[in-house]
Amino acid sequence: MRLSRRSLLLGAAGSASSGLLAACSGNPAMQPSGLALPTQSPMTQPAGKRVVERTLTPRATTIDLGGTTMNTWAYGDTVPGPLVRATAGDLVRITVDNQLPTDTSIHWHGIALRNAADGVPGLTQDPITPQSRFVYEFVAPDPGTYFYHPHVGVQLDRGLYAPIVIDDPAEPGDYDDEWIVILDDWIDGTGTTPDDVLAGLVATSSGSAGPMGGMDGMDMGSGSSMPGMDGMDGMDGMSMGSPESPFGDAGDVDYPHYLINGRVGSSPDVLRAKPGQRVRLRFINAAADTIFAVAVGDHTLSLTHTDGFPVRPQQAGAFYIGMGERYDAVVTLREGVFPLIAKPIGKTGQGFALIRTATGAAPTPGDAVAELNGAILIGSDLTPEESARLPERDIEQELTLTLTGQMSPYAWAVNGAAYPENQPLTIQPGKRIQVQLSNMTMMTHPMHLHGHTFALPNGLRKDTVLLKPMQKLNIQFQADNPGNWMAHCHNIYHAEAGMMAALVYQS
Ligand SMILES: [Cu+2]
Repeated sequence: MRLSRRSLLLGAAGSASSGLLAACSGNPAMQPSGLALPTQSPMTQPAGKRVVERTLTPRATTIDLGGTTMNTWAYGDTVPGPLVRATAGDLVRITVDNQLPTDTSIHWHGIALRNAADGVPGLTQDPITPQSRFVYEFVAPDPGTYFYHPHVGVQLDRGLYAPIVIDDPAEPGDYDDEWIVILDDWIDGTGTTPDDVLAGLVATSSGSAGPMGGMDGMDMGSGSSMPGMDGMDGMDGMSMGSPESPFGDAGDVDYPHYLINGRVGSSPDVLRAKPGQRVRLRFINAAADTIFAVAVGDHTLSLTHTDGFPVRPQQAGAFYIGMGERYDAVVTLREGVFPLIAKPIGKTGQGFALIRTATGAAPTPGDAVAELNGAILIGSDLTPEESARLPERDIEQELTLTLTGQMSPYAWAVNGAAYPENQPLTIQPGKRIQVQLSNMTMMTHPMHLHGHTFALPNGLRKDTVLLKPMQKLNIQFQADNPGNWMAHCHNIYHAEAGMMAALVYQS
């Protein structure tokens, strides 16, 4: 099996940054050894279940973000891309028709699907080359709010993301309406591209750097950031790490725009309902580099799920959401027009949408939202519903994922080396696995595990969890989904720079 860093991580179009990273990595051709890609065997329709079929066409296009048009890459003509919706147990069959000028893939983030459909070139499939097609077939076993995006290079930071919702046939549906709320940080087409941003991070930070690949230095919160096109605040570092946030130095890139449902705040998405209605909000953070604090003005949210799995309903005025995380909340709407705010942590600007249940003047993006000045809930403090807990079992295998790295030189790694130079971790099938996540950096990292939903020490089920600077966290999962899986930081720039590791089931 070939696992070249270039084809795996960047594809042909990322030439500028791939050159830099290859130079950084020292041995670009090195690969996890002995891995076989899973067989793409066709699936048959499960008895009594539907087949949900779609064709997705990733391609270069022009998108209107609300009076602001951008050249970008998208699934068709919209950002976010088309909703995929199925019921748990259905067979989902998605044909990807790659009209991009480069390789791509689709990862179905958070879904415990069969390995062959996980969308990671080099681990589960060959990349989908330009002008070619690939068919993903899987059954989604667990209901919930998920999203899909490429697992190639920094393509996630273009317009290539969209929701996938798996419905629960047994759910009572105790609400009147449902809205999907997708958050994003946006820079593509503003005179730069995500590939340029990555190249800039590597180049800028290497100016005062020591030897390449040194992992011993720590970024002591200096937070040198890559300026976007608007609001260039240079490298003063003072724009990072708002003092009240528990997440400290939370991102590397200052974005010119923050989007809710593909719209900028000056021309926001408007979500409409009647006063008194209960609405389920499905929040998805599809940003590449931004943690948000989310609130609805003059409302209290009742958080009901995270990463697809139910929690004991928890009231909150505002909550944090890291890259790759999802939260579902139910809210009973008052009469009026209310702001829905996604405040980027440590950055300037905000995502802004409107909730309208009556005529009248709308709040503007500059208006203060009191909920964001109160306590902001940290998702990992939620309590799982009993039905969502992993059954009690003794730990049978222990692993460690140690995260290292810093801004200067721009280098991020797991277990001492950047992927794919680091050693794949071997999983014993059927065992209860405990992984010690150990963040040895001064930044927050949203750690994501493919193919499984793990349990935090309090039992909360997650597939993406925010690890604060220097935090250690033990997670457990049941090794019940054989294959080759990724564990990685969902800051796409960190992941691309090497903060990923492969978990490989013993065959
Ligand atoms: Cu990270």
